[in-house]
Amino acid sequence: MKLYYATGTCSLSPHIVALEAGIGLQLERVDIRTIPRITDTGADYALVNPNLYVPALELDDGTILLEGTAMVQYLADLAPASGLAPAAGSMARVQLQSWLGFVATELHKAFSPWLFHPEYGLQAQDVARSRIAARLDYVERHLADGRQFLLGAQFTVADAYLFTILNWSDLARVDLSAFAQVRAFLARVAARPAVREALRVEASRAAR
Ligand SMILES: N[C@@H](CCC(=O)N[C@@H](CS)C(=O)NCC(=O)O)C(=O)O
Repeated sequence: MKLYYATGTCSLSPHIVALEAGIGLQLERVDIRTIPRITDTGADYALVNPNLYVPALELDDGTILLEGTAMVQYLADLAPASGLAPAAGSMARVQLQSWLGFVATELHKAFSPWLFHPEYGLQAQDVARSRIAARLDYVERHLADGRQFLLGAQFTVADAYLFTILNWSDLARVDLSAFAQVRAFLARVAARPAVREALRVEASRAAR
């Protein structure tokens, strides 16, 4: 299986999940700063994902799987004993999908593009930051019952995705000082061996 990724972007989420699940991945980096988008092997990424964004997961039979939220569930289901996703069909799985949808639409797409494309202007960035703060307040209150992770005591793919997006906070100048639970969550997830390994691998490949 091959993950097309770009360092430090949302493709970190499936990268973490694969490591947590013990699934070996081949990694192929995509330069998302240029058009056409060329991968490290010189391939035209438009042939993999016509939408041009990462991540994309290429299965061993050549199937291309797009959209991070689907991809992480696919990976988790390959390793059910990992507990990364509750069983399909259960209410807990629906709760997981609810969180994945929340992170994707309420957080990920509030950070990106607004906070990473200065051409949108300061006013758009202010609106995005205030929207993110409101959503973080919701996460903060959810975590305030002492739970370790979004679904409770068990780390799931939704936590990998939430961590990936919130890890952009410093870069995007999103102030987390009012969100103690969120900051503790970030530190907890950052300390996981699979998360450290995913970050280390992406940083070392970026330096090449
Ligand atoms: N809906 C996609 C969005 C992925 C996405 O936003 N990827 C960003 C990096 S975090 C990207 O590749 N941006 C470059 C572009 O859109 O051209 C998903 O959730 O998988």
